[in-house]
Amino acid sequence: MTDNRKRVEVCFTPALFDLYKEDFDIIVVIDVLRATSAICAAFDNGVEALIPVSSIETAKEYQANGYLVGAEREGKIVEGFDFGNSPYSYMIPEIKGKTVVLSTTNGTKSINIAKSAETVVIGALSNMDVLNEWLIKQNKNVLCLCSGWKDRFNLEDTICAGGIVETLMETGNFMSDDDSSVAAKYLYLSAKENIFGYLKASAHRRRLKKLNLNKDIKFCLTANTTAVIPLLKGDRLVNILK
Ligand code: 3SL
Repeated sequence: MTDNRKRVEVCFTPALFDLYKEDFDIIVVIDVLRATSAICAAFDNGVEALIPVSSIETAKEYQANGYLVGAEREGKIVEGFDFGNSPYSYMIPEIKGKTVVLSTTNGTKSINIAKSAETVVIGALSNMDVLNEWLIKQNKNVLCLCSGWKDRFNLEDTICAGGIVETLMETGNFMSDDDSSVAAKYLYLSAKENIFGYLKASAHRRRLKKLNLNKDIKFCLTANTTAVIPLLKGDRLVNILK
């Protein structure tokens, strides 16, 4: 009997992406703390489009051409830019209807390396339910690409990826082969009742806490606060639920 189920897998870090990139139709890029949560917040607040760029040099070129540009490195706003990577920077009326440019340490880099895929969408805890619903309807092979931290594994992206694996597999229409997906699913199942508490000792939560970014952490680790699905069209993300 042929198995018609689609695959859903988890790539723990961008450094492992080459091992997966050929096999998937949809890539979900995840950077819970904080890039993809900030991107979801921006679209939830009415941003028209968001251009993710990998380098500060490219971000500067856009700024010189009159764009609003956010740039973050090491968790801090890069000097000279309009804002950084806080979801709250994108909850202001001034950015409604605008095209914004963003460059971050890991998240925008992951979006750009995923570009070879047929479809790239943005995943975060904040848009998890609407995203899962959409992914189930597409019925295609899905890879969750965790942005990690400088090519290293992180817990928050893996937990979010595990939530996607768990929900898609529950439908019976998806399967997974890799232990990374099994591990992500079990991490999600043990964390889901209290993700904020579960991640207390995680490296990036500690890094952001040192920068007094607790409010951001709370927002990013709260599930289903936005109803958006940012999807990459050419060089920019747009919200397909608009
Ligand atoms: O690495 C990234 O893309 C950022 O999300 C990191 S930070 O949360 O802004 O420190």
